[in-house]
Amino acid sequence: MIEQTLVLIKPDGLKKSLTGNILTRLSETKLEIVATKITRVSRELAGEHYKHMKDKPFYGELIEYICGELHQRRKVMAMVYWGEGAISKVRQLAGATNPEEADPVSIRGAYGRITTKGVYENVIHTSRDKEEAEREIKLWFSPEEIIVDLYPARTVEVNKAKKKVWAQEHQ
Ligand code: IDP
Ligand code: MG
Repeated sequence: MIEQTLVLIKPDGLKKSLTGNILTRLSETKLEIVATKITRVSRELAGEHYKHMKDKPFYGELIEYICGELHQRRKVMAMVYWGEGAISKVRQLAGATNPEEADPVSIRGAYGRITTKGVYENVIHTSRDKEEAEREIKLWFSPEEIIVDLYPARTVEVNKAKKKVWAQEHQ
């Protein structure tokens, strides 16, 4: 089945300069990247992304982690991978949530760690299933940022919206 999945390179992955390694590993899947950006993670976005984790004892640290507060890297790299069996292919390469239990040759097994505070710093996020993928892709990306039509979208007229443009046009 052709599907799409959200991948985040978390702040520890960026701080450890793992972007290239992770993209190379993910390219083994032959999936297509249909959206990508480096983005700041507000507390609001983090809370929405991890809303199913609210009751966990490590929730506070998890939010600090994804916001980049533990790594002085206040950003993540967000991507949408698209193609046959995308969700399970990417999850397989990512490995188990707990980096100590993850297959040592998986991304999390190779590069993840557990902090002394007990947070699983596991380098990447990947959607678990179709429903989670849809929720997360719609949370992290707008339709215009994705080069294929993944979900129905509508065009709205926005009046008096402000947007930044280059102060001088390119020559
Ligand atoms: P997933 O990232 O493999 O989908 P989730 O259960 O959705 O795993 O958890 C989200 C994130 O919360 C994990 O990637 C990891 O960083 C952190 N986490 C999950 N379970 C634990 C735990 O038991 N201890 C510490 N951190 C955890
Ligand atoms: Mg999850």
